[in-house]
Amino acid sequence: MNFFKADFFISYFENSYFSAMGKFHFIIFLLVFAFISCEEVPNETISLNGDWQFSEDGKNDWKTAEVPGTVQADLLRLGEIPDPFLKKNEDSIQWISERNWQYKKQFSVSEEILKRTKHFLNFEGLDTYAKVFLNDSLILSANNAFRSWEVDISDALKPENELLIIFKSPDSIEKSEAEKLDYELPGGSRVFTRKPQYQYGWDWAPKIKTIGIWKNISLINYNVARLKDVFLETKSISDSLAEIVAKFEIETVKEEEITLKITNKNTSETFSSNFKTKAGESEYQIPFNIKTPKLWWTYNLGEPYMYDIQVELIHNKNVLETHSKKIGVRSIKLITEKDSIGESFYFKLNGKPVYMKGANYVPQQIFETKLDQEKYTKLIDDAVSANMNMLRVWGGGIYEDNYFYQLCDAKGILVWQDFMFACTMYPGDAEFLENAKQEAIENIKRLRGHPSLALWCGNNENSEGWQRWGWQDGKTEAQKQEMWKNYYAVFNHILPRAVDSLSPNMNYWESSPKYGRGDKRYQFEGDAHDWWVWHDGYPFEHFEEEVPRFMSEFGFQSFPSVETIKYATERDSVLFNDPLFANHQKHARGFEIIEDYMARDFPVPQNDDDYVYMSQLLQAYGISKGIHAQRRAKPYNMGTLYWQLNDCWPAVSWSSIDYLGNWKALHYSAKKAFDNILISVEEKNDTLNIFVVNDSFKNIKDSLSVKLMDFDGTVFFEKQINAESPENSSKIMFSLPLETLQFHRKSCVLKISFGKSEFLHYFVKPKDLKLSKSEIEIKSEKVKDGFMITLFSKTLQKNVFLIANEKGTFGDNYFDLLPNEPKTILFSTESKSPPKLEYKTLNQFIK
Ligand code: BMA
Repeated sequence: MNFFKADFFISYFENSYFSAMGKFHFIIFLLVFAFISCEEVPNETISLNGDWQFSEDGKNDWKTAEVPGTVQADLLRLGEIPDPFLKKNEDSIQWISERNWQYKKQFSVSEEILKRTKHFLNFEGLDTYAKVFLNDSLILSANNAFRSWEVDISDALKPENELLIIFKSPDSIEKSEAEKLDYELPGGSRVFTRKPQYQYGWDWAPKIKTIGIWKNISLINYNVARLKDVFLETKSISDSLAEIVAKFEIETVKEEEITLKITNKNTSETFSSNFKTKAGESEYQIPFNIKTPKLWWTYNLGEPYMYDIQVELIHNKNVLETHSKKIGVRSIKLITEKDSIGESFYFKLNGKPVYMKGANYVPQQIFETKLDQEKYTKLIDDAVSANMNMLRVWGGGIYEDNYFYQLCDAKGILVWQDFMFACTMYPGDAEFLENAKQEAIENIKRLRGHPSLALWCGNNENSEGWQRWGWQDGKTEAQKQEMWKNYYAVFNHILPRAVDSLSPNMNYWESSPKYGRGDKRYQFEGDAHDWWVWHDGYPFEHFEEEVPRFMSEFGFQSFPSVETIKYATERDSVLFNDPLFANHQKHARGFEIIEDYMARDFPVPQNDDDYVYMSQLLQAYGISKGIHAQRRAKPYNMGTLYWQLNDCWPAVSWSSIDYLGNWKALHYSAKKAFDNILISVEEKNDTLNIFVVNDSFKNIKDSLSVKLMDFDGTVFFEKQINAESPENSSKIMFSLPLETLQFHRKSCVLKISFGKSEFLHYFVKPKDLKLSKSEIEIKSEKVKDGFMITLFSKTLQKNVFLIANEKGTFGDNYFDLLPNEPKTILFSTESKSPPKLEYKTLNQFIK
């Protein structure tokens, strides 16, 4: 850094040269000057997000743009297009992605910044085919929304600059790529473009292919050296010591002496080393230890403990860069071992087998940049509240924002991370393969420090599709060979090698599921997707008949909340077969399938609101059946992730939380079914086997009580035993031969309790229950966070759904109310006045 200010130096010299005082001042000046001149300014990164404009390419129709953002979101903000999430508007905005767009921004750079030796433009995400011009010179051609781009502009940066980015519509590029092949790939045009695949339309998502600068842009400036990457890799863990290696990627302009310093803020220890760098990029390591490390656990098994680590890049005693990192000390290992039945599939966290409970996560918003941290936090909190310990980031969406993984780290949720390839075969030309490789390298490096990361999975259902979905039909042998070779190159070479070299302790799994449901091994090896239920129309009982080793997808649709339907249709009530909502069901047979299944197990209401309620009960009923069957089968089965946690727009879908964040009945029932201690029941040959599934690492001794009663509370049978549930197990605690009991299956319930856990078992399908229509007494009492609501009924009330006129959340909902047993739940609300409550129950629909 040059601090020499010539004018000042000369005038000072001239004025003071002849006086003694002047000489003294001059010496002091030289000392200060010498001191200042070896002080270096820290590296500086300047955001270039503000003050952008956009226009359709070729038109000079410039309007303000938000960066990060997309053309679609900007046009919406400016009121130039209707909201595609509402009514049938989706169709009317398709023209946007058929056209080319441009963004521009002028920016000035201060003299101080210009004096730095090195300048880079960093683009965290461009969606997708972009040409970037700085001061009229082409500096970058980008073609992958999942990658970031950095350009050295040290020689091109001026005091006043203009950035121009031209985005080409993916349509024409995809068309010309398709023409290069003498066969068609199954996924259509999307396979050629590295952008979120669900944006081309999915069975729960609209077709909105976004275009724009969807992540930050910044200008990086430095003089001597910069830190390009730090990875804190855990090498070994014992009770007494965790050995960590900090791996640094440093870039220097020329040979330099630099110091790298690590401070463990939890223990106040520091570790530092000096290095002599070469010009350009090089890697350095500093090993350090954490004594008696506190391990990172999923929150259901312990504390997701993390250490705060500060990393500094120092040159001549000047700190050039400081970074705060977190490290969670944990080992995570996927165990796939041949056994007498097939091959296991389970995770060991810190050496212990852990049962995974959770759901599949999809992008929360097609306009990603509209999401704020509050929305991320709420969703991850909702996962935690439902006792989940794993989320699968599904391969047709996006590699999530850093904040998502930070939340999972902090809240103790593991992440199954797919690479972004889904439900098709991809091209395999050299350019595509290189692009996929760079995408993988970058995202592995970005995410490898998160303790929440449990697995990288190559793709979603590509392998199953190839084997089972007719993709090979009509193809020549040579074409088939080429398609499989291209698959193999990505999922068996490029991706596993990238994981192995950059994150050696991380797990890689080629494809989810391992085998499709047409393959008999589906049930015995690897992870499975059970779409016999829903897509193939099998009854929910199928979940009990074929339990796989790890269920990574199974699901059933329901309607979103009435609030969300009204939001999407802009009506003040819900209409049956509403033409304004029909488009929000993206599965071709979706409405039909819901109705078919409903008729099998539930009454089918004729009123619109009631239908919404019943569809949610149906979904909760079916999926809970699956979760119970899978958890009972532990340790044969070691995981259950239902499809899907959330929605990206207002839709009828498989989600348990709708677009506006409302919990569907499934989310409440998943919370119960995912509890660490689960009571579950299996009826076999007229015998009722009562299981306790214990996911904790503690043996639990408690009394198990069983009470058979009718819906008015008359008890027919009662039994209490002392039981012990071994740690991390599923065990039959008690078997009840049903033929020894005199009772009416349609009008009785079995209440089972073990410690604080409780479970209600019914002996017939919901539609066959002999429920009576009676009133529920409801009282509410003001408490700190809202109102305590107490409900009471003399007869059993099935699936009580409380609806409040005030904004707020119920601690429980869609629950059963036992006869003569009051139930109290919290209604959290900011409202001061007691809510007016309405309710629906299944009883109201039983004829
Ligand atoms: C699974 C997913 C998605 C799909 C869902 C419901 O196979 O991987 O592709 O949305 O089924 O059909």
